[in-house]
Amino acid sequence: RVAELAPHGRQMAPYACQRRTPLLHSNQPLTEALETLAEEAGFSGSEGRSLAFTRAASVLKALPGRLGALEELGSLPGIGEHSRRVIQDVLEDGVCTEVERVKLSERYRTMKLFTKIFGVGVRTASRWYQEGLRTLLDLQERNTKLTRQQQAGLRHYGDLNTPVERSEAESTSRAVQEAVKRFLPGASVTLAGGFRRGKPRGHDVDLLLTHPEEGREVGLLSRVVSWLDSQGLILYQHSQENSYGLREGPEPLGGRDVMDRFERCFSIFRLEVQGGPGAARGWKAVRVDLVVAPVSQFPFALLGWTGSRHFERELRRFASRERKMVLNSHALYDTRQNLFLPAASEEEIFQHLGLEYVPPAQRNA
Ligand code: 8DG
Ligand code: MN
Ligand code: MN
Repeated sequence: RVAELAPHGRQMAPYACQRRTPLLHSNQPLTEALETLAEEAGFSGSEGRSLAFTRAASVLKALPGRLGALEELGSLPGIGEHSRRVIQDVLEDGVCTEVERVKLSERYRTMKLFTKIFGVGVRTASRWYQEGLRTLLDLQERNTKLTRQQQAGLRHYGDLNTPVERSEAESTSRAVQEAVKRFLPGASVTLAGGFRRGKPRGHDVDLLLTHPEEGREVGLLSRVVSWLDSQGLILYQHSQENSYGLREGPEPLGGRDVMDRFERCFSIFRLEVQGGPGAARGWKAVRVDLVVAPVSQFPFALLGWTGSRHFERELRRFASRERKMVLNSHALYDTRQNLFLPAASEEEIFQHLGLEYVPPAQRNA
């Protein structure tokens, strides 16, 4: 394959997992426009189109400087006709009419409103929209059937759509750590997700639990959650059992690309706060994902739960297309040699894949 040279004099690798993508970059207005179209395409079920816009945005995030003119795009990978047009509009007029129209459209606005409810995905939101529902009040007044999760999501809508600050993520982590220590000393709690990538705030707190001795982690989560619950720290939770067995062979984990089979708990914590929006009440509702990984799978879980979602998707695509390997949050499987490739660290997983190590702060693809 001919190496494609970006005008900045740097080579831009085609997969996001081959690039370094810092949190802060110089092309915010462009990536925002493209990501709005990606989101809108996702709302209409056009996954392919959505991915194309996401890819284009991701390439711009990895550029070392601000894109000044369309010609500078040169032969950057992954930027299609449509994205090029959007970039041109924003460069020339500061805005792209198509994007502005989307942002104002009733459908986009309603879909955004509904999908921001914890437990509501594109399919549910879309159905509600088709039924003529437009506001959160509509949902209540028309007695829309809601799951227990969605009811909690609606009840805490304001809080859950107020960004979680890093300090709040850290105090959540400490609370979980204390609970963990009561039941299994030596077990560890690791902050993953966006915060591990250096984001100053996020939409939830992703915590990974493990113990250095394989198997000791079994049964830990339910005890921890029960105890936190008894302390009044939990406003909502639903847990799932571990359903992964390595002996079953390499699982493509069909369906949703990021779903895994670890024991986990999707919850809403009641977090004590001093300042910020919840200050008057003294507490704030915060979304917390708790995941338990056996130590042998921990590096894979950590890599999988650190994100970004696009970085993960690209890692898996790279593994399968370029290396004929299956990567998920549990393991890495080499289909040519028919064997699992164990790893004791994220670095080793990158090594197995023949990729240069990308530290978490550079995975903001
Ligand atoms: P944010 O919360 O600050 O908005 O950003 P984030 O931390 O990057 O997003 P996230 O939605 O919390 O997802 C964090 C990572 O967790 C993401 O790379 C995907 C990964 N992940 C899995 N399995 C699952 C799963 O079953 N559900 C969800 N929601 N995320 C999963 O590996
Ligand atoms: Mn997160
Ligand atoms: Mn999460």
